[in-house]
This record gives sequence, C-alpha cells and structure tokens, in this order.
Amino acid sequence: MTAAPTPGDADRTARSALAEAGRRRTFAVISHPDAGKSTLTEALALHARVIGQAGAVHGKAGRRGTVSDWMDMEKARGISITSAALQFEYRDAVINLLDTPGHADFSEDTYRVLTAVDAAVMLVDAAKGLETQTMKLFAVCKHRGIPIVTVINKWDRPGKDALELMDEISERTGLTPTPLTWPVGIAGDFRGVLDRRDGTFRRFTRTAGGATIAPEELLTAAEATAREGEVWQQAEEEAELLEATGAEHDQESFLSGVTTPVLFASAVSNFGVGALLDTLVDLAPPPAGRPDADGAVRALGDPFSAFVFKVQSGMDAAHRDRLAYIRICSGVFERGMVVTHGRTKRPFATKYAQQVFGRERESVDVAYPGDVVGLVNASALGVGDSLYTDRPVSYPPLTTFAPEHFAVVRSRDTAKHKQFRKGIEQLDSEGVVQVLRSERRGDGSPVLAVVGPMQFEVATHRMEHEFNAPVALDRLPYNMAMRTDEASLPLIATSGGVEVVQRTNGELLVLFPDKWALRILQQRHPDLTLEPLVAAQLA
Ligand SMILES: Nc1nc2c(ncn2[C@@H]2O[C@H](COP(=O)(O)OP(=O)(O)OP(=O)(O)O)[C@@H](O)[C@H]2O)c(=O)[nH]1
Ligand SMILES: [Mg+2]
Repeated sequence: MTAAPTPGDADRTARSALAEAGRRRTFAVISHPDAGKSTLTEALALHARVIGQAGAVHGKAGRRGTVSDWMDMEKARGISITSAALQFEYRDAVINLLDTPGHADFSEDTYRVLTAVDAAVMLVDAAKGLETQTMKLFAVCKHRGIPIVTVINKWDRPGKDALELMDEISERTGLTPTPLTWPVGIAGDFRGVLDRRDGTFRRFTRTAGGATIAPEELLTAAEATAREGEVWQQAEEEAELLEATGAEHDQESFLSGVTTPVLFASAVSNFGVGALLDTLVDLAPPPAGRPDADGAVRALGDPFSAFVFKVQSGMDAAHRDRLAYIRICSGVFERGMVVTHGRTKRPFATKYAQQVFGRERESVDVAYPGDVVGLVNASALGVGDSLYTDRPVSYPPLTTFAPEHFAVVRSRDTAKHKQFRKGIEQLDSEGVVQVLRSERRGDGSPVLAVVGPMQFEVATHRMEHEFNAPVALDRLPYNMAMRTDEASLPLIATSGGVEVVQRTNGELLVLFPDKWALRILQQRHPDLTLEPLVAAQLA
C-alpha cells in the first residue's frame, strides 16, 4: 500500500515538473514535400547517437526507409504519409521531435502536430526556395505563435544564391532571417559554414553516403583563408553585409515570431546537423503553461494534464494495436496512474504507456510537460481529447479541415463485412478520412471525405492490407460541404444535384458539386442553415 499523498508530495511533484519541463525541447520538422525532413530527422537522431547508422540508402529508388517512415506505402514511395515521433537526449536536454508529412494532402496531420509543439524547424530546399506549401506552413506557425528555426537544406546540390534566399524569406514570409551560420562555397560546392557567432570555419568532411556522423573540423579565420582562399573571403564579405543590414539573432524577436535564425545544412551528408541540435537546445523555447478552451492557463506545475493530438494504428503488423499520442501539458505523468478522460469523464488507466521511436517503442515510466507519449490500445481516446488528474481541464478542440473530395466506399468481398466496418471505423477515428453516412446509400456504402485525394489511396491500401477488407471507391461529383440542420432538410431535398450526409458526431452536411450550386440554393432559400466548415488553414 502506498501512503496517501501529502501536500509536501504535491510540492515536490510540481517542482520536478518545472525542472524537467525546462530541459524539454519539443518541435516539429516541417516543409514542402521532399525537402529532406525525414532525412534530417534521422541525421539528428544519428548525431545524438540514438541510432548507430542512418538507415536510409539515400536516394528514392530502393531506399530502405528512414526511421520515421515506417509504413509500407511510405517506404514504397519514399514519402511521409503520417507524422512520426522520436524522443532522445542530447546534451542535458530531452528532445521530442515530430517528423511531419510534407504533401498537402496530409496537411491535416501536420496541422495537428503543430498544436503539440513549442517550436518548428522549417526546411527549405536550396534549389527550390519557398514553395506554396512552405508559405502555408509559415502562416500556420505565425497564427499559432510558434517560433521557427529555418534550415536551408541540400546545400551540397546546385541551388539558389544564399543572399537571394534570405531576401526571398523576408519578402515572402515577413520574417527577418538572422543566419547563425553562413555557407562557405556556393550551393553545390559546400565546403562548410562560417559560424557568425565567433567567425570560425566549420569545415565539413564527407563520410561514405552520409551514413555516419560527419566529422567537423574547426578552423580559425586565418586558417580558413589559407585553406579556402577566395571562397572563404566571399563568405566573410557576405557575413559583413548581413551584419550591416542588422540580420542579428535576438532571442526575444525570435520567440515572438519576428525573426527566424537560419542554418545551412546537407541532411543527407549530416552537415550542419550538430549546429541545429545545439541551436534547438540553446534557443528553442521549453514548454510553457497552456491555455485551456476558455483561455485560462494551466501552469506546468499544476496537476497532470495532456491532450491527444494523433491516433494511429497499424504501426506494428504483429500487434494491430491502436496508439494515441498525447502531449503532456502540465504535471508529472507516471505509468499506471489513473487519469480522467475529459470527454467521457471516465477514468482511464495508463498501464501501457510508451515512448515512441519511429515504429519502435519502449515502456515509459515517467514523463513531463513537453513529452510526447503513446498510449496503447486507447480505443476510447479520440483526437483532441483532454486527459487530467485532479482539477479538470479541457484544451481547445483540434480543427477538422473542410473536405474537398468525396467517394463512396464499398466492400469488394461481401463475406468481409465485419472487417470492412471495423476498418472504416478505425480510419475515421484516426482522421485518415472522414466517414459520412448517407441515408440514400445505406450503412454498407459510407461516403469518405478527404482534403487531398492521396488520403483515398492510403485508406484503400490500409483497408486491404491492415484490415483484410479490399474495397472499391467510386468518386462522387462534389467538391464542397456545408453544415446544416434538421429543419433545413425538407427544402434541401427539393434541390437537385446535392446530397445530405451525416458525420460520426451527428452533424449534418450538405455536399455540393460546386459553389454555384450552393449559391443558387442560398438565393432561392435565404433562410436555410448552410454554414461553412472550419476554414482549412493549410489545405
Ligand atoms: N542532395 C541532397 N539530397 C537530400 C538531402 N536531404 C534529403 N535529400 C534527399 O531528398 C529526398 C527526400 O528526402 P526526405 O527526407 O524523404 O524528404 P521529406 O521532406 O521527408 O519528404 P516528405 O516527407 O515526403 O515530405 C531523398 O531522396 C533524400 O535522400 C540533402 O541534404 N542533399
Ligand atoms: Mg518525410
């Protein structure tokens, strides 16, 4: 029997939550597709010596897949479809890193991850510069007040001019770039970086295929001049130019989203990766108290609280379990503790709590604010749910994006009815697709709704391979959904070309082929309830 907690225990718990939170750095790696997020994620883990050798045989064709890209489809295509979490220690810090998918079709997943982090590492491909998806991500970070560290990646390949890239960042994002390092050698001729804080030269040496930590050689400015000659001098001149324009790091401006520190790297050869880790530990903010749905802040030292930002199954073919990822917001988490599930007010036992490392996991006994923990077989937990002990708290619900593509799904094998239902339910609760019920079509033929059509492919693949229920999809000619109510249904029924469906939570939606059809209906019946779904910030 354990003794009843005394007020002294609560004090101690609060103090350890504060101290441990202070050494957490929780961030997402984000960017447009293919900029090298998963490669960088792996390079960071390699650098922190959590993995011995980078698993990626770099280059898309036949690569073995990085630690964070574990799904079959991700490996086959060399893209990330769903975000992945890694936790590791570096120096005296505990790093919680979330690798996100870059493709716009999976942006809802990325968006959810951004609700769970304190900072973001934004990757920019040196050759491509800022792309549409990058701009959307910048906007979301700004909206959420997430400070951004920018990494110009793939400097080992021919690309844009470094100063031009800085102009592009400041003109297009409004953030002032404050480079911490500056490349020595143009893109494609990466010799190393000038460290702007002390004027030294960090010279890179290559290792075979970038599979192990690239040793850095530290040289003084004089040594660098002797070694690299003109190329070094040019870097020094450009660094002076930066100084003249006031592109200097200022911690407060960084934290308030006015500036973004910039580093140059080549993730594939592990260049600049150590500098990024150091930057994150030195500059990225530790967790802070989190506002609840009413705006009141739950302090770090308050009793335990967390929210679910992602639910994922199929990570392990042998177990077929369902993992709910929580971000801890306050207090201390101890495995086995019984917490309250905010939505149902039911107790939830946390016996199976795990630290996640790509698809590998390990039991976690204690965790602190900022940590991402996976709760196994948490079938009651849904995305956005809050968990707590003692004083209740309800964190703001997570946004569901407005779907733009719709398809009817049916089982290709009538004998697999049970598997079909189970699979569809699971995909719905994970938010892989939104499942809508159509009275007209019946329960056996639900409508799947998605932000981007690649989500359909993921759903089809997972239904067949994970749930053993092959499906066929028939695309529907709609591209927007509006919320309505029971009272509006009879009038809507008189309008051709639209369809009424129901979300799992009971909400009624009307599907329209285009905005003209919506306008005609609104003009004809101005009193109908037709509300837009939450705006898609990213999609
Ligand atoms: N030359 C070069 N190639 C790189 C570098 N970093 C990544 N790559 C390559 O770029 C491709 C995409 O890398 P990923 O790490 O999968 O990119 P990602 O950003 O995770 O892609 P998504 O998750 O699909 O958005 C792979 O072929 C990598 O080997 C780099 O620094 N230099
Ligand atoms: Mg990736």
